[in-house]
Amino acid sequence: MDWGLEAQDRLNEIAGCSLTGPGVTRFPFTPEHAAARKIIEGWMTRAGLEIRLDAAGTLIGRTGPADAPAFLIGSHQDSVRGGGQYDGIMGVALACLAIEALNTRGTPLPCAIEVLAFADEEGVRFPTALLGPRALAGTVDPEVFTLEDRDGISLGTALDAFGGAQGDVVGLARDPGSVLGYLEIHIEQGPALEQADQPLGVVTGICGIERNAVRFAGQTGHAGTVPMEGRRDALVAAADFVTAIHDTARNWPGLRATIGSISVFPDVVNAIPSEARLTLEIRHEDDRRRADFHAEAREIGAAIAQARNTGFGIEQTYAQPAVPCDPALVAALEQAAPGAPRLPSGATHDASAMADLCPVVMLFVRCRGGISHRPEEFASADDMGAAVDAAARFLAALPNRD
Ligand code: HGY
Ligand code: MN
Ligand code: MN
Repeated sequence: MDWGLEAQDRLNEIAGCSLTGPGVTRFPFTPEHAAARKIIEGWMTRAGLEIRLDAAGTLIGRTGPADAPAFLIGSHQDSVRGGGQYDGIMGVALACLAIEALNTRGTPLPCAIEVLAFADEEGVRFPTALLGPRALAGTVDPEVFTLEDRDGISLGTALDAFGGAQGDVVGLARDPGSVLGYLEIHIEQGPALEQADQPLGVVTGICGIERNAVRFAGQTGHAGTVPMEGRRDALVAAADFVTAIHDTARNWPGLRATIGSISVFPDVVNAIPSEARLTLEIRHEDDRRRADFHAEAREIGAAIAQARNTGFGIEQTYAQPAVPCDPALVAALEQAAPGAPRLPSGATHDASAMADLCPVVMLFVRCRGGISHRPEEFASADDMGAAVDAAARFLAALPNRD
């Protein structure tokens, strides 16, 4: 079996579980997610796994003794809007193929293994993320179930309708003694491996991230009769903020600041905007620098609000600290992927939250042009085949836990 070509076929098929439009759009607890679940169940069945859906909507495939400590491997099934067909779901596919490859070769697994297909890593549909891994780590804030999507549907309602159970999520927390570690296979989403001409990379650490809701409040009025002088235009203030944040962040080494979405009220052609709401995402591998930039952004916003005579507010809605990967797992993965360089992750992952439960490590797969969160996202069959072989070697070499 060419595991890389099989991976490509499987990812081409599951990419169809998407809203119409460019690329892949598959949000958690939607019909697209339900369709993808059926396909993933097929992958898990072919890997000989016992399948169940947990209360947080994570699809779990397990092999090995029922109550033995398990090594976990997986990633997320969801995508951004108009995203690629590899981010997240490739890690689920390659995990199943690695176990299938070991079964085919008659190589015994040294311990119980669970493949995890997490429902919501991107945090695009609801203003929160990582529900699945946080549930296993026991770090879910029950408040998140009241958060709503653009249609006013709450996370809890959507989860329950999908087959999860919001009331049981807090009880999913695993005993750390029952988990041996976590491996996530993921496209790099950056150019380092392509520039190094390497198919695989071993991740040493994952950057920290926070997301903020920012609001400017001014005064609406008739676009034709209110003089320009003295307007309290919320969108003009927001525009100043967007430019100021971008230009300031460029001078902060290693920092990424992104204003990814903006909405305006009353949002009509002939009225002055009275309100502008924006998202501000900040990332850095050092959490203290990220906090410093948050404080700087707050000062920038307050100064603009004063100059534009508007109100200003910034509220952190999500944060995930930077996490180091486990040195022993890093060394074991390097053994399984000879020659693979070490590198940090500027993207965040399910592993960021799993690190609160157990030692974690990630295997990066080269992606063309470092492109991700776009329809052009691509990983080659050869590179995915190399990842399946490396993951199989890594799992087979785990300490024996009979
Ligand atoms: O945004 C990220 O870093 C990840 O792809 N969710
Ligand atoms: Mn991802
Ligand atoms: Mn992503």
